[in-house]
Amino acid sequence: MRILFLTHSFNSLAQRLYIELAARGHEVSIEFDISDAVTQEAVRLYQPDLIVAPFLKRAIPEAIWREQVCLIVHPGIKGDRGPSALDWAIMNGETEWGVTVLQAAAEMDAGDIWATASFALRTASKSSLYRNEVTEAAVVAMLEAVAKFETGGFAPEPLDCNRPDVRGQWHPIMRQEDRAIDWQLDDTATVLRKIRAADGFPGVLDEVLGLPCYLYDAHPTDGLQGAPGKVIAHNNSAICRTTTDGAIWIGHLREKREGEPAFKLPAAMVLGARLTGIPVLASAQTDIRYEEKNGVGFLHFDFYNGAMSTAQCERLLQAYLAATRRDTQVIVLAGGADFWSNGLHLNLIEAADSPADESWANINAIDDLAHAIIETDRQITLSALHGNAGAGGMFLALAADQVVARAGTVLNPHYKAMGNLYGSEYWTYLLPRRVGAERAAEITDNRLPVGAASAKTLGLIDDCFAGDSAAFWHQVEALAGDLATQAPGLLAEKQAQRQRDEAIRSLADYRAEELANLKRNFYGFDPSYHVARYNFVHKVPHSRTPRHLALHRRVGVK
Ligand code: THG
Repeated sequence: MRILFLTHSFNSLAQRLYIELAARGHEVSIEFDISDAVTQEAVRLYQPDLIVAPFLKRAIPEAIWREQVCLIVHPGIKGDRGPSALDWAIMNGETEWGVTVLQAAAEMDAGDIWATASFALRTASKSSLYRNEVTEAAVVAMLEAVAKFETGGFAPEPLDCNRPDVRGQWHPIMRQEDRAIDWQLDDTATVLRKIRAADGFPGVLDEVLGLPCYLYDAHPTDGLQGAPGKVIAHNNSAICRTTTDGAIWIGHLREKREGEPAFKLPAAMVLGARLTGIPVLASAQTDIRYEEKNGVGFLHFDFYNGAMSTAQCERLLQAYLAATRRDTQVIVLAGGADFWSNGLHLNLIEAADSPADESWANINAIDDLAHAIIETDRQITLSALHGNAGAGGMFLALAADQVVARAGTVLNPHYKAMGNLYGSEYWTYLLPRRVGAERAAEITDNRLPVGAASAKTLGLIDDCFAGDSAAFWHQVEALAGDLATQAPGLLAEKQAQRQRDEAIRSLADYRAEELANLKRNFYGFDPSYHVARYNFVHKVPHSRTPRHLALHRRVGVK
């Protein structure tokens, strides 16, 4: 079928649904929700069989939903309605939640129900739930609804709040008053719930050391206590604040400002001199973690939103080099739970005095890490993508000898969407060596998300493991064990291959050419990268849908 996505943005959920529909032979064209007139134009141009709204904040105009079926993917159980569905579910301590696919009608989220899927509500942030449980349930419910539509003859169920299986209800938009923390009354569990229900947007409005700001990225900690509400320590990145019965770490803040709005940054950076005199607990940095299991090294790096700053790349390189000095035969690069990596830390670059200089430092720090992985000759390396990877983070993963991904991951093996960025991470070596020159050009030009299964078919990754987290890590451990038993042969072959490749063209040469291109992106006359980064970091609303997503706006397409 021809399916039109009407969506606020091409977020991870929209990308995953796109991947699943494309894999089933559907053609999907995308239109961002700019205005009713532009939406109507898109429908006219594309003449879709079906409209799907994976992530839509505004009403679909009546002129559209009267004419054809529009399926809304709502992150709530049957009967749940309103724009803050997950926020309320977390705040209310729901233990079981769901996704409902319903038909757009006049009353918001009250249209006929096509399909639902449920899940256990894990103790986690809203964004983590959205990227994992909500996304998986949305795939199930949306595919069921699309199949029912395609087969025909299905009568969707009108919403009837008197039915016993309709447990949801209308919830208004959640306001900051609903989210507010009372530091004198709220215990750790309450504070965590409030911050998690607002992560990564809009955050909980609060005041820290006299500065009005929004709180994000909260984590529990043991053994720290004090008078409630005090900032008692920091680790040069996160701050530690006491509750009535303990303390929590807060990783990120967004200053509340008049005029140009601020964006999310590491808490210690936002507070700056306000932290003078507050004890530093440098050891409390837990984003990078190394462990060994059955003689295999696992390096975990769980960075907020998958963004890797210059300093984080440098710390990760040191941790990686330490791992290579261990008596192991396999190193697994595990990334984080939600993101493997997304490459450059665009927010920190935006905040730097010279974004060009910081971009340069950041890319060189990632390149140093990629270089160390490629040059590793004592261990077989395995990138294990439990979380999504994009841009430089995706190509960094390819620096390892083998790359596997969880079946649900969304991969974005391209840079161009960020203001035509050229990219580095030795991608001009790593990508063609896996997929060939022609396919490499196609993949980077397409600027489209790729699912793990297609990534395997393309040769971008070696394998794709179905199942939940536990099943994924189980398969990764089994593979790592296999690689360890074959290590002597594999290592000899790897060293020989590296020498042959180096003789054809040196790694230094690949890097120099990539960086020469990047220099033009960072310091040249064309400001596209700086503009695109500004828009991304400041979440500037889209003013049009890019042509690579809107098939209906390409010349020569019906
Ligand atoms: N029917 C139609 N269009 C829709 C939906 C629908 N578009 C997407 C929408 N469902 C998703 N759900 C909601 C539900 C409620 C609200 C927004 C999206 C809502 N919005 C407030 C308003 O519009 O006044 C404002 C909220 C805010 O301040 O952000 O209540 O079922 N046709």
